[in-house]
Amino acid sequence: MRYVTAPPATLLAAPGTLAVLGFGAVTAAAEDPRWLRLPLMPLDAAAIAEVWQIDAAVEHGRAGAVCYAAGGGWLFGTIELDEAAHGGLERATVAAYRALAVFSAARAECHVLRIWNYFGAINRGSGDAERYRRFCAGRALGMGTAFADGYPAATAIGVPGAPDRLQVYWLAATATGTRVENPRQLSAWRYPRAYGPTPPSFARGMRLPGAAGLAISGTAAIVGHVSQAADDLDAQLAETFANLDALLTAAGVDGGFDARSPLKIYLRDPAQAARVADFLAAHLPAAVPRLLLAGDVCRAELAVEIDGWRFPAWRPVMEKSVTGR
Ligand code: 3EB
Repeated sequence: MRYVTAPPATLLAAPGTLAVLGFGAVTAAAEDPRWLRLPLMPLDAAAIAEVWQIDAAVEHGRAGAVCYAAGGGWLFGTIELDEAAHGGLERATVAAYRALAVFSAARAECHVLRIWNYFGAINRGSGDAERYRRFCAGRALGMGTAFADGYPAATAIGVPGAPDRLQVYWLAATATGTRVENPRQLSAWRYPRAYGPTPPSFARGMRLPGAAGLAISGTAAIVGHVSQAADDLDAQLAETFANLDALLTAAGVDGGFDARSPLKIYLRDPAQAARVADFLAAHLPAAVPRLLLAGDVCRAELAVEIDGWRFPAWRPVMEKSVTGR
């Protein structure tokens, strides 16, 4: 997984390309199921692409609402649903997660490891009517029993503009991952009732099969279940990095962040981008790939959230799954 400025068409034509995500003013031939444009604006570049590549041949296609690409034991999937056409965000979320679960159950890559969720106006509505809470309710209903063994790692972020569609994309594999929780944070699915009727269905992190790396869920300035430093961006960043460090330790990863740990930083107020960039420059090695995006955190009092990866030094090769007889 890399952040690159190459044109999506070039990336899609390269061998082993599983997915290309476009941020900002990036365009591509819209017909390729491996291509997904996200309405998240980069704050330190005009346009950037994120490319996922594997050491294997890639097949891709569509199955109902699901677009997918698969190879070498890995699968990239996407679902984009129009909110209005599904009777609102909550119902669109139910439909998206049902489709994800049905699709995944029928694939060899049936282990959904890591999910991203993007939709507009995430904090609109008060109390239990808040759109993030409705999303959480729809996600839990749509998941059904598909994640009874444990939730995937995840991110849920609000995108700018009027709400119109829900975008969900994910990484799945033929082999199971290992969930990681954060000792500084209450597991999200155990959040108390005060945060909504349906606690969020995600794990703090997921160690990929084949020791291929650690997927880091969206991480913010939450300690236990309580948001920290509501009016202090630097303090929120410091708590967020304390949480990230604790997660790496819990996952058994040492060495911290480096060139193999690309991060995304979602910032509510684009006017604070320079301050965040300064903080990151002071707290991260220069080699750490970072993408600063305008995005809304699911708790209105939080200004910033970070997710990402920690990959190993070597190129992981998934064990071949045994197929046929
Ligand atoms: C939190 O820790 C911050 O609902 O999928 C982070 C990662 C957050 C994932 C989700 C929400 C989600 O509760 C918010």
